Amino acid sequence: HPEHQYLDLLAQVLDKGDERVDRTGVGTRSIFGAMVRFDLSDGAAPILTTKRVFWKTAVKEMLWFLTGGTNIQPLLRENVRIWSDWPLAAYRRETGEDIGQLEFEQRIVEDDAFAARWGDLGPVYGKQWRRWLGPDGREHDQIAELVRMLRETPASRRMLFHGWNVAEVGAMALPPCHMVYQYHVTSDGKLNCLLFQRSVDLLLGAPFNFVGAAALLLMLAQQADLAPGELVWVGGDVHLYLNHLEQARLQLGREPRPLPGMRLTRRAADIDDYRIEDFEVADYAPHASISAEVAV
Ligand code: DHF
Ligand code: TMP
Repeated sequence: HPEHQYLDLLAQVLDKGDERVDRTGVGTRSIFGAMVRFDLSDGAAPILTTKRVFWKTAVKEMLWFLTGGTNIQPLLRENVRIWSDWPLAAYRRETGEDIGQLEFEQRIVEDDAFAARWGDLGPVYGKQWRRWLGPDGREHDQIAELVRMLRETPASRRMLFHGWNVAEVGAMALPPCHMVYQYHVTSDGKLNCLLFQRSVDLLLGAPFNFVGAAALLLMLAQQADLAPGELVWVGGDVHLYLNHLEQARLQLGREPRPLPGMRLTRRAADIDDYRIEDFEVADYAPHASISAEVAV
């Protein structure tokens, strides 16, 4: 079962990870360098079954990246709350006001001026993917260029997009974790993706990142008239936060179930035309969700 790759990694980090204090102060156990491969060619999706993964949230996040947006307001309007902690921390730090998360999120949703001032994450994923600013002032749409290459030069070894804009990382709420996505087309028309993720919160982040990358692969394949191939995920610093160890042990005690299927229910006109309703997940019967606190 492909999920054992993830569970083995979880066990390895838990048992052999090097323990130290990290940026967040929570502390981690970590290993450096790992690979997980998922074959998507038979319609299977890398949605883990040893805990419930909120796959719609992960797909909505990916669709939000594709809009080129960097403000959490549209995410919150879709009821996606996974990015609220960072703007909230900035708000509390800069105003000294001890506002609750729900109240903060409500203000972002209802007040456009407040959202413009406090809801932006800086030039993160969406900005770099769709509007990377060149030294001549021209913006580069890496996604549109990628779709063009997949269609016109599928044998190219240069089909990738990158989030790590060196000149702008300092202005980001968080520098990109899932950083480089490289694509590869086989002679029989299958689309493979290799995602390099420099930093991996193995319990909370990685399950979302697998789903996002798979959803993007399905969309790109459809746009380029290719069949889904393999998702190759490569992690740099792969870690477990010290307040996630119990959750990891719980998850490791569970037996993986068959992976669900994921497919697009409609042919979209272009890469900007996808909506959450276009994604259908079938036969997802996971173990219970496992709650864990995210380190800010
Ligand atoms: N920081 C850290 N420390 N870990 C992360 O995984 C992370 N991920 C970010 C931003 N910063 C991060 C963006 N992605 C959750 C999942 C992904 C994510 C952020 C948060 C999360 O909390 N997931 C929970 C709740 C899901 C939900 O509310 O829908 C989960 O149980 O999967
Ligand atoms: P860092 O910038 O100090 O590496 O912290 C980022 C943390 O967020 C780290 O624990 C990795 C995690 N993360 C993911 O695992 N996946 C994601 O998609 C994002 C945005 C963050």
